Amino acid sequence: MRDSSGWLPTAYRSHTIGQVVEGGESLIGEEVTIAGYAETVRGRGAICFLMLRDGTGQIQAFLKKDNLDASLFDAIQSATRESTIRVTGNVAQKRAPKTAEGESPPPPEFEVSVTSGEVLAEASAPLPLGVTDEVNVGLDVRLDNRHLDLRRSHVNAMFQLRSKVLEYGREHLISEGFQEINTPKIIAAAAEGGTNLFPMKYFETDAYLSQSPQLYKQLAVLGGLERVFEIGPAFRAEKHDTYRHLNEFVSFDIEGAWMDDEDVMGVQERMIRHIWNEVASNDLALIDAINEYRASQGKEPVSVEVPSLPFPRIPYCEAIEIVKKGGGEIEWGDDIESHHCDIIASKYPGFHFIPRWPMSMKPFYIHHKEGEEGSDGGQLSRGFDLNFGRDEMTSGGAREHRVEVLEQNLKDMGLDPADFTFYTDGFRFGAPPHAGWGLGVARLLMVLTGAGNVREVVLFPRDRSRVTP
Ligand code: AMO
Repeated sequence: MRDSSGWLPTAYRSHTIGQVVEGGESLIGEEVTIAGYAETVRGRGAICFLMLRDGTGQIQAFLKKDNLDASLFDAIQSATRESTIRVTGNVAQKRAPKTAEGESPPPPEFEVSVTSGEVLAEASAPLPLGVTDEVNVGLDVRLDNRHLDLRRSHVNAMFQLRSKVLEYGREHLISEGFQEINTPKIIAAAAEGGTNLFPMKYFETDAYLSQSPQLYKQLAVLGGLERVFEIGPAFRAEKHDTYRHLNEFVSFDIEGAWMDDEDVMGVQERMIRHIWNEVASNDLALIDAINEYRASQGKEPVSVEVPSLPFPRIPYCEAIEIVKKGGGEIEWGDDIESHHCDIIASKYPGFHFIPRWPMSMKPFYIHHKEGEEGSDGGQLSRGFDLNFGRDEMTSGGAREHRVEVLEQNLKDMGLDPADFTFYTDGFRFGAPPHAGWGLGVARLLMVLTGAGNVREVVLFPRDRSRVTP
């Protein structure tokens, strides 16, 4: 439930339910108008108890047939669950339940004694999924009915946390001098390789949906904006069907001039610590709502342990050795896959960076690592990942800022430099060395909320089989 202490009255209510509940004694006898969803309607005959819930709280409304317009009383008494209702009435203290001798009385509770009201929209019955009573339905049913799923308190809590994570992340970056930018999502050239682009018709020409703000955030920095960040959608035409891949996801990106890979890893770990710190200080009620649900499902609670800095750095070469020693099959030059990450995570269970990947495994814009070679003699890069457990959270790195090297990298990776002149031209007139990263917001939320699937923490996920709702 959200804290609504500062919210102003609107056309439909004088108070939020949260304000009435919090206001308690100070509002006794005062007339309020509240609106919400009908959670339950109880009582037959001449009295009726309506449990009303909005996004900020829940409260009982008490209706007496004698005091009300008969048709209104009947309409509310027969209202289906989740119908929206507005009532006006006076705040009263609920009669305290009897307590046994020696038992301390419970804190006072309040109700609204209704004098008028209106059923705003009747809900169809039966509901496709339970909102307050727990009926186990699959993720697909939940996502098909996300509008109702969101009314469940632990789901609602996850999206409140999502908003908080973005707020605290933004707040931190701004405190380090980053400014927010918005880059185009309709693009002409691939940033992350040409195979997983969604093509689209753009008037008389062809275009694509952006896979990453990569090239544009770099251009912004080359142009002198120094430190930028963007929180925006990225589209990948990947045929994955996993718990952590979507075809549209929100990427939280930064780019900074005069920075290298180590500098931006520092920004990343400070930002994550700030987010965890703030959630631990302000938002534990949201975590409790999630844990209440987890307990009902027999799942371990999640806890917000603020990570200490610096996060461990396990260079790619060392990570390969850890996997080998742990019995995993892997060779230098292979990607580190989830089952390999499990082995690394048994030694480094929290956030950890994997820096210095082989240059051959990184995109054309990544800078090589001077004076160091991999065990096969191949060049190492200034590219890194941030992992938590078996999942990659972030990729990033220092960028190549010399245009001749960039053009060679493009050719080496089978791309045509002619398609990238809009980007490479940005490097021809003096380019500051720079670095950055891109963080998958849903992946970070999985860690914070204990969600086992990114779809849980994405409002309307887009995967191979889902483009609606
Ligand atoms: P990368 O392709 O690794 O790097 O993406 C960055 C982060 O975005 C998340 N992510 C995804 N999340 C959900 N579904 C997907 N299909 C998906 N693909 C990626 C991951 C990943 O770590 N331009 C670089 C970043 C940079 O160097 O600044 C990039 O896009 O959490």
